[in-house]
Amino acid sequence: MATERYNAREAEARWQKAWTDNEVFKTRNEDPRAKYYVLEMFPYPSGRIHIGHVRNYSMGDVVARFKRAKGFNVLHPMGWDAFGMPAENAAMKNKVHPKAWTYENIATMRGQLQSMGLSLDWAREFATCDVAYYKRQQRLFLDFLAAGLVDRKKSKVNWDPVDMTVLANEQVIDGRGWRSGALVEQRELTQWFLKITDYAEDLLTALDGLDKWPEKVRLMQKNWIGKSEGLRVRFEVAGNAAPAGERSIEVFTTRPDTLFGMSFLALSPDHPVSKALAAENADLAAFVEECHRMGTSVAVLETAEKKGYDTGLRVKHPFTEETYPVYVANFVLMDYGTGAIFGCPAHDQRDLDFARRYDLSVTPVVLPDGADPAAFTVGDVAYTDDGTIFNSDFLDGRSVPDAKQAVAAALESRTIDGKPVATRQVNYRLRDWGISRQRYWGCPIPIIHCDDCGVVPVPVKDLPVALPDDVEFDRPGNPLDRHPTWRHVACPSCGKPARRETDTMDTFVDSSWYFARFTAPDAEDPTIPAMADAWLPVDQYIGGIEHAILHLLYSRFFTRAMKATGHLSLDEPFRGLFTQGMVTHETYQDASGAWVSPADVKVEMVDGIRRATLVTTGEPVTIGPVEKMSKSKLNVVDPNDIIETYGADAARWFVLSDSPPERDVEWTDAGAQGTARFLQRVWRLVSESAEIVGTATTSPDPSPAALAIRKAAHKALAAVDENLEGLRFNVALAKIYELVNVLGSAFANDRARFDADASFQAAFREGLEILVQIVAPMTPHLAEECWSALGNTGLVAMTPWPTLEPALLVEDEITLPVQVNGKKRADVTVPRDADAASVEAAVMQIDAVLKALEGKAPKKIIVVPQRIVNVVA
Ligand code: ANZ
Ligand code: ZN
Repeated sequence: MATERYNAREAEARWQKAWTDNEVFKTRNEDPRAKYYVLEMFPYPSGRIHIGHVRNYSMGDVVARFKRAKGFNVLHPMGWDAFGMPAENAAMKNKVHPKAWTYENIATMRGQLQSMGLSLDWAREFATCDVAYYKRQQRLFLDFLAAGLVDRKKSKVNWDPVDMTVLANEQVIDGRGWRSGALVEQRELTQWFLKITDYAEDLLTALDGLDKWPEKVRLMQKNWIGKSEGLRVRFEVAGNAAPAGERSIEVFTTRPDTLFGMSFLALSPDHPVSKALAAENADLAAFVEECHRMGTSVAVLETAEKKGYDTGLRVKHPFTEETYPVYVANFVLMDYGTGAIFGCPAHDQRDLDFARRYDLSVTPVVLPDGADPAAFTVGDVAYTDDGTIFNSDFLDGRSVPDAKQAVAAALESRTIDGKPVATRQVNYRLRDWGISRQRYWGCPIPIIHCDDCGVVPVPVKDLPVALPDDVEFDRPGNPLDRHPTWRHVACPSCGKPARRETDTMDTFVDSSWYFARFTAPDAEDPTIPAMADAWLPVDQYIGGIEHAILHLLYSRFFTRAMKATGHLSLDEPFRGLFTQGMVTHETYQDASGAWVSPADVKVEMVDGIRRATLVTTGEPVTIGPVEKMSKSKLNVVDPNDIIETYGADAARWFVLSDSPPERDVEWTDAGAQGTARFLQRVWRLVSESAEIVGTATTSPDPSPAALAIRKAAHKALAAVDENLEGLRFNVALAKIYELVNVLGSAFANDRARFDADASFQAAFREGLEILVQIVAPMTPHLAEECWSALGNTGLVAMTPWPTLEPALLVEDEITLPVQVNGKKRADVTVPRDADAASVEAAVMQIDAVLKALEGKAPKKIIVVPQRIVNVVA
């Protein structure tokens, strides 16, 4: 019987409609079954989905469909992270309104996601630029403000003079704006901050409980929070040269054990003492200015050349009374510790670079184990490892931790001018989160500035503060600032004319609580707390490793802040986290070195070598390395083209196959074709055998051949179950290939059995149904087509996962090694429950054993049940 080819395009649209018509993926809050919330990081509506989205959303969808089949009430929503710069850039470039641009992109991308057959509850969809969403975000801001979780303070910011906006430190790359490439300037602005540092310790310790997160991500967060336990040490200024009456300068150190290795003290250019000195010293003022131009990001400071200015001040060592020079140095940050350090060049690389440049002493005080104290010196590389303290008076011979304690203890009780010389201090690298952005396309900060009343929050009843639509993008900068009317408003408190805050929120705010909004997307308040508590935490969150730090940390903070303000009552938003690898592709370049898109390249085998040419002209093309798909190298494939050519199921299957999901997967046309062929094979197998197997149901007394089929099917079922549970999609797929091979060859070679053996027919039908159900999470459309070919009326998408019969997993034969006089000669395969006599009989049939016995009869045969057989001659 000939069946027609499976027509993916036609079938996929048909089944998508069937799912929608039956509201299969609509999540009902009142459903009594256990909940499962699976979420993929929502996309930025840039215009079109890319293959990374396909991989990300395929993984999430497999989990969602699998868990649904396993009987969970699944929440699997989708939305849009829709505010941000690209919309404004498009507005400036193409004269299209950011709103129009964004919503058009959303419409296109929604269509693309729908064509992938994702099992999403579209009824919960929203975009963060919807007024309905950001109105609630403004409400959260006001609640956080009332709860003391918001701060307004002056701070130095990285200012991009081309984009005319503040940049986060991570957005400054080599001193330049990440988008504009302009040299970043330092400016002091009054900014709004969310007090994430209030939670630094909690955010750190709670990482231990996130045992379903990749270790790598937990470590990155830990380093980002950067807790260090150290000591503040006060140095007395020698003589009376201090500028504004200070008699002492306090430093922060994590290595008080190295105090005897000190050779200088360094101040941040923004330290009050530096400023006071610079006010009277033009050279120093010029140096401070130079430091400002360089930027404050940690990355810049770590790579820049270490430079300093000798202030002429000197400080006294707390133990030796020796004095050391005080520098202003470019590598000391004002907003960390006390903005001042003591330098110990032998044991800190920055200090060493600095000391070599300014010819300062380098005295080692930590001796590596086994080194000779008389001979140990430090060259160009600081010694930062462990050892024993030496050259350090009363600390000599102590371990590093001991010496730290001893210094703290010795200095803690001393004072200079009534101030303690040493104070133990825990420090965090984590800074408060500056959320002010001087941009239009973001959530307005709901604040009004009044000359009389100062900063006045917008009353909740006046929310939302909606963005005006009539804005111009003919000049850089924030259009809200120059809008003729929007910013003018009556003060809510005194009624006098006042001005709106024109800064909008960092878009990371938008993505810090969307997962909570999905639990009640139409609620008047930001959440319905009972609903948020019922659905959260997200059981499985899936996204890119690039969000390992900021997005996840901000979301963890936001959840705590929302708890503090009564919007939900948990701390951690994401129970399980999975970070997927990227999709890569070969790169191609033409003779001139220009990048060429894979769509324009023909690759063939010529004399066993892969050769590439331009489709249009036949000119040769160089095949380059496999790299992450990127627009700059043109090595991208458009998901639309893939879905048109091979179907959504093939695309979904391909991105999950071959590579472990946390690793990169290489997209190749050959691979995609192979996948499409495999799916056709599944279709042929099911559709051709469907008629023969009829509606046979499992028989109580299967023949050996039938039992073999049943075993293969249940083995695959168990393996797919276990591997989908563990997100090892590629392994699950491999198990499915195996089952298809078993069924395929039985169908091809055992035709006769179908008529002769009713139990075989039944087992085969069972095998087909199991196959269809276990491919369904990956290739849901094909599965529906097969399901219906098998004569089922319902949808696979609504069918419970097959029930495993564990008895079928038990192997009933066992293979034992056979030794003759202690030397292994053979293996013997016997029924698992065989008695010693039958094992002995089987062993004595084996040629290799008989040969080893050289015709003699064995003295004894020892059978160790389930383990080994020993033949003694
Ligand atoms: C003396 C010393 C000796 C240090 C030594 C290190 C090694 P973490 O662990 O990251 O907290 N430091 C302190 N405040 C600083 C600032 N505002 N800007 C730049 N550097 C600063 O780092 C703490 C160490 O970083 C401190 O310990 C201090 O240098 C430096 F062998 O003090 B240390
Ligand atoms: Zn007022």
